[in-house]
Amino acid sequence: MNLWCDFHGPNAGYVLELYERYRQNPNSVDAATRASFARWTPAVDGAPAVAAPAIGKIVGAVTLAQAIRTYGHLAAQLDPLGSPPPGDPSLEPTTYGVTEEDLRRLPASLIDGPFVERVANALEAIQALRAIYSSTTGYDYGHIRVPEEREWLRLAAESGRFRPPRDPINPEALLERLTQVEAFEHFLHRMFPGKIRFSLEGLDMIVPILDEVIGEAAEARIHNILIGMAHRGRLNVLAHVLNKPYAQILAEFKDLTRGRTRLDGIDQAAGDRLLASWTGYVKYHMGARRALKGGEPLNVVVSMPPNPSHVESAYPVVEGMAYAAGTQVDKPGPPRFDPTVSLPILIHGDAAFPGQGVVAETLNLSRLPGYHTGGTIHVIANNQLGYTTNPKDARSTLYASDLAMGFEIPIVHVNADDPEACIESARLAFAYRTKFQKDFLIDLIGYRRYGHNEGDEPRFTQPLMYKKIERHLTVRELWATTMITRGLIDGGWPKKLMQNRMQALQRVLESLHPEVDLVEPQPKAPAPGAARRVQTAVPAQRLREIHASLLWVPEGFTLHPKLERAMQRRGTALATLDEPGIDWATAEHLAFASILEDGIAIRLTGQDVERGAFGQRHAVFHDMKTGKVFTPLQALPQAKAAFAVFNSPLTENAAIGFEYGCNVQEPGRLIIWEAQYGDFVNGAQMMIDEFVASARAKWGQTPSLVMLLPHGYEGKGPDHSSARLERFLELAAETNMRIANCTTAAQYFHLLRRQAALLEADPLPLVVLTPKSLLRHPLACSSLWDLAEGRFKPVIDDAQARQRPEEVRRLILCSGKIHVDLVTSGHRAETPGIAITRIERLYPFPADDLRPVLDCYPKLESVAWVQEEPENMGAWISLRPHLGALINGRWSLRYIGRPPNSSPTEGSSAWHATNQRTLVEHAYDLNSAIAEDVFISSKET
Ligand SMILES: Cc1ncc(C[n+]2csc(CCOP(=O)(O)OP(=O)(O)O)c2C)c(N)n1
Repeated sequence: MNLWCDFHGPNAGYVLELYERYRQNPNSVDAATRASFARWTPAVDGAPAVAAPAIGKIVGAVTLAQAIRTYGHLAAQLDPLGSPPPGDPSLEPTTYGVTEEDLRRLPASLIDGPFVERVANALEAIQALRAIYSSTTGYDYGHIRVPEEREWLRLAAESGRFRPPRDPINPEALLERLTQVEAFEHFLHRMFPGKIRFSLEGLDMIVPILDEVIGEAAEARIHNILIGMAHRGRLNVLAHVLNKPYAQILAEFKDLTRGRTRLDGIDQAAGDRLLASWTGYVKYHMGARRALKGGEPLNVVVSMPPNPSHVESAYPVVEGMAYAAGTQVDKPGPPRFDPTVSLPILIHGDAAFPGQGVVAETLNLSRLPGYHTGGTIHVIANNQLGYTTNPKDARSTLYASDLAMGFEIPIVHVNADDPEACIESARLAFAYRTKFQKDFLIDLIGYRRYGHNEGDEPRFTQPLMYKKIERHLTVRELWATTMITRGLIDGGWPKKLMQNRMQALQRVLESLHPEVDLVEPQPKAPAPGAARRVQTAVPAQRLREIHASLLWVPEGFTLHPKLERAMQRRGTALATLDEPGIDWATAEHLAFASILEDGIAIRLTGQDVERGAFGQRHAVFHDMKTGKVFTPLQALPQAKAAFAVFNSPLTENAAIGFEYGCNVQEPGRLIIWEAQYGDFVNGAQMMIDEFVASARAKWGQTPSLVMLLPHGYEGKGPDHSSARLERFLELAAETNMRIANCTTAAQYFHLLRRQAALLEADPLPLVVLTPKSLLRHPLACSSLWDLAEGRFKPVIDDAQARQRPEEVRRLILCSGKIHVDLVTSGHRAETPGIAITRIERLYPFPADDLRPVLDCYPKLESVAWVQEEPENMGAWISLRPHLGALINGRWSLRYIGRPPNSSPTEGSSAWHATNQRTLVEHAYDLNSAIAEDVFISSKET
């Protein structure tokens, strides 16, 4: 029989093409195909050289094996509740015209793999592959584009090197652990019925998975393990992984704080400011920290930072913490990152992972130079529900984890009822992370024993699922049964263990001492008077020396001609003491350099910050001939600490979260994030609300992140104009941040230095509205004297008006760029009755600095607040009560500005110019019969 007839058409073409590839480079085909071709010679002139059906079957067998390796997870039993896997035709031999009999006749070596020696033929090899790839684990790594990594993952899966029996586990210890986990939930359920705890049950294996990863990490001498986790199972992980005492958790459940005043329990020395602002937080989002101490010099800290309810929002924060923990900045130059120092572990929800954009933003950070943490281990706590929502309504992908594929993160889907498979996934994750320093994802598929929270009835929405769950044995019970079947324990032991744990918890509950057991975070108190005492001036000589260093470029470095000229101009900026030649960017460089000289490291990130969105900064030079880069602040001979500058990816949310994390992890470093335009910060409102503004009150954290937000009305339209100052002012309370809108380079210089000097003594986030066109405006420039002798002034009075105070009838108060519009107006010289005072720090409101200004004009008749933002935006609404209190009825208080509007400003630059002009005219019009609260209305112009 001519067997060639079985091997024709596209198959024949495919095999011959494959063979040709093999001939040219044997390594270009997979190992199994290589083995087959080594024994085969193709037909010459169409005559078959070997028995042709064998080739057809060979191709079928090899393709089937390949399909199982790639798509075997589609046939894996991943759902503990038993729903059938989707399957895939590519996993069926019939798809390739191959029968079991055919496979039995083919050699096992055709399939290749570490198991081949143990099997007799290709059929057994395929069965072995199915047992690996379509078991209770689904290895999903076909999307990895680095061949070496793919091969490593294949060998790891197929060799079973992370699984018992090759890598044994301690079954008794596992049973005890699962008993602890389950007993904790049972006990809370029984003692505090209906109280929210976000039970872990159904995903109990998270704790042993974390044990495994943390154990491996400790052995690998990783010092900092940071766990990011939302609500699900958090209490259980806090109790068992972070060792938060049961007594403390139970005290929180008993709500023993009830009846206490807000001020109780906080050390009086913490200062009135903190006493008043402390609000605390719900127990299932609080953080914890645990130091593991072994016999050896094992110095491992496991921490779980607090987490707001906004699922996934803490994850860039955790990444930032891990990055900062692994970064050394004590030497000048760029920071040095060591990927073996810290390990972030993120536990996601299955609805949240594909649903929340911050996840994609965070994953995108994972391999970028300024953000790479050496690899994160992700676990999706996949209970197949999001609150009441089924997966089909929650995501457009098959798996909850599919988003990770785009970032080439290997994925293992694993059935949460198979403890050995779960432990293997943890070991594999850690080993991959160690080898390649990249992220790994475990999609832990389980179920949720109760409703979203314990007061919720899940049968309203998932009646059939919960019928199954009611009857479903817990993983502890399943594991106990396995152990009994394996003859490892006797039948009564699991129950005994459970009783012991429940009794132990009961004893803790009965002996609670609320005053001792209830521990709340202690916000760090500011050093009294530190902010007032801080010195920010830098002697002129020192400034000239660092300026000279900043102008240096390496021998042979070719600057862009325009930059060459700019550098020459910059070179003369400090020539005289009192000429205002220092522009914004020069002042910033001088501030940075002097801070580095003081030994404080700086990290500056944001979109395009290296050059600066307005071409003003040029922190990094590019050689015109070689493309090489040079960062003057990293080559500064005076520096005593590292300078980092990174263009961020196009994100605000994850980017700010990450910087916040760096900041709270290493509070001694000056961490600065810059928005491209100030309004883009609204993409990170969650980070501002939940972390920057309120973390101190909720969690006792003391952030000092700096945010630079370009702001100013320059005819660019509704976007690109406003940094939404009003939102920051609305969030400002109890001295939780500093908000400045400064108008000169020197003010900015002192502000930055002040922030650096207060990092330890009085840390607060700093929001700076920064200029755009004023970056180079002569009125925004400062002199060397201003930097060498001055300090940051919260209020700048009108120097001209101060010379003739008795002439002043109206005091204009304003902030930011509108000041320049006002003082450069032709009306300025004609209207001596008007003084114009700048409020440079909007929060904390500088009442003590403004009071003397108000008092110094004896003939004052009115005070006007002038702003370019609409009335419902900008500073007016927040400042009005403060101004009213200061004025105390002595004069009228007027608002001059745009009327309330839903959009920040006009869309046309001509329209903007008209309104801006009219606004200035109104401000100078002393005689107009302007009633209280007269607006400049776009309709009027
Ligand atoms: C940003 C955000 N939106 C909405 C919610 C309200 N919410 C809390 S948990 C939850 C479902 C989360 O589902 P999943 O991610 O699967 O986690 P699970 O609770 O099932 O463990 C929702 C919608 C929230 N906490 N955060």
